[in-house]
Amino acid sequence: MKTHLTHLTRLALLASLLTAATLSTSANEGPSEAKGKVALPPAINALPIEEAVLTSPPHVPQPIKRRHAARVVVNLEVRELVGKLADGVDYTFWTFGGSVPGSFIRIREGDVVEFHLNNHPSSKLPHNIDLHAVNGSGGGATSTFTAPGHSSQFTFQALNPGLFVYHCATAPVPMHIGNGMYGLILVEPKDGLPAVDREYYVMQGEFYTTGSYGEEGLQSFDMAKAIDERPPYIVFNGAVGSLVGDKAIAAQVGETVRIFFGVGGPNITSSFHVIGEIFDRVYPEAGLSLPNHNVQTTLVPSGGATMVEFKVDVPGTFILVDHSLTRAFNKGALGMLKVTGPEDRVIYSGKEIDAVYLGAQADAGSASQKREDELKAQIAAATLANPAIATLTKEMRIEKGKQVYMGLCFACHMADGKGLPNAFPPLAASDYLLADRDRAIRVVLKGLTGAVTVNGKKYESAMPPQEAVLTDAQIADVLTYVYNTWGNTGDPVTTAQVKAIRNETH
Ligand code: HEC
Ligand SMILES: [Cu+2]
Repeated sequence: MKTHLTHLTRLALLASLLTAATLSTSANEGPSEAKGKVALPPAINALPIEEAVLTSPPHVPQPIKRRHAARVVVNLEVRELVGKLADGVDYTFWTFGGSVPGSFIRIREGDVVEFHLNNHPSSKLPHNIDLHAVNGSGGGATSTFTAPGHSSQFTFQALNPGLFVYHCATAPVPMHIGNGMYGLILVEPKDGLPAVDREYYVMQGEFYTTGSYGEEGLQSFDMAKAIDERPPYIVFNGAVGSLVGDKAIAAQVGETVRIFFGVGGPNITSSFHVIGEIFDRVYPEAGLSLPNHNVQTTLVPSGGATMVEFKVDVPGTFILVDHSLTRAFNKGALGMLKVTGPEDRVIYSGKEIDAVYLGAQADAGSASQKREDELKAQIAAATLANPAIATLTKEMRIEKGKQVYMGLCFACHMADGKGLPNAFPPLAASDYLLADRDRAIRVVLKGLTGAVTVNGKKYESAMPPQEAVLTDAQIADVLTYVYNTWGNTGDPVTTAQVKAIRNETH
């Protein structure tokens, strides 16, 4: 025991030196020496003892049925494990209970918790735990600094009901949290929470990998990116896609769903939203006194949590996102709730009708429009006949086309014409574009939906029609630009070609 203490003290010194050297602030408390077991008063000593059931995400332990306090024993094991952060991307996660977020802990207000933090012998580093549910120094961190192959014990009484984040608070703290050391502990109020049909556990956290998003191989923690708060990954439940496809959370039409949602951080807050659902109740900041009703998006701070409850009325796939949306679509903060059951077409009909809409062209039949068209045709004919105007050079057309491109197309196809993986197809060296010029003109005029394969990759999205937005000349110019940029080469597209295809619908 003596040797353990000296070993621990040495590690503690190292830890505080690290803190001082690398962070210059000391948010974490230094570890304290073991004081021996607490002598519990007889009333508490007499309480029934039970071992807490811990679950890994997205699962939650059963609601607590008992209506009296207990002495609850929590055994939480720290493991440092290599796991999958994204397809082809590995990461050495530091975990509470082998998962990110760590095991869900569920206790009741008034419970006296005997907490054991067990650091697996294979760990390389000491760790501790700060539970935001604890009233006491460091939230337990000062009592749980635990070397690899050691176990720490401390006791606390759960005085405040609510949903609380726990996390490692060993220096450098942002690195320990940034490697996945966070989770949730629910302290149920004395009378329990309102009954629901399904409960799920979701936490958001960001990963500061040395490589950029999707860069393959084993990635490590990048302290400079963490300090700048520039995470390549912001994810739910520890990995890109952890709640997608057959790993989606599920419910049936008519059921009520409760999501225990927390943010581990270490830095980034979340604008938590479920696309196509309205939260019937939100417990802001996970305080239980006041549910807000009918909320669309709720803000969850780093190191904070919320509880959202909603009834699912219709079937479908409902997307969980951080509504700071590049995080969802470009960094991983996206999950799915799959709801099955009968449709209710009054609540949500689905697409009812898909009809052609011609916008301004619908007026083409009117007399004044006809007159205008005739005049335009006369001007066009006169322009064509005038060699000075007709020989508007290809370079000028490309330049004019560039203006159109940079004002419109670049938003999706990108300034470099390379598009965006899985979202917008490339125009640079696009086999689809180069194979059929009439078809390309048609795509820009009429738009394009449904599956399309460009350079061997499938896209299934929607390109908005431009016929009401751009003139024939502008479309000719922009396509001339596209056909003569980023390595593409081709003849100019003429206004007459565009006009012919625009008139196809008539
Ligand atoms: C709002 C986003 C968006 C804008 C703006 C947009 N496109 Fe597209 N474009 C798409 C999508 C998405 C597709 C693929 C549609 C599908 O999956 O069916 C596409 C497909 C295409 C294609 C055929 C596929 C290929 O890669 O060759 C061409 C050509 C094209 N767009 C050109 C343009 C031009 C020129 C403009 C500007 C006038 C433009 N797009 C503006 C989203 C957009
Ligand atoms: Cu740690």
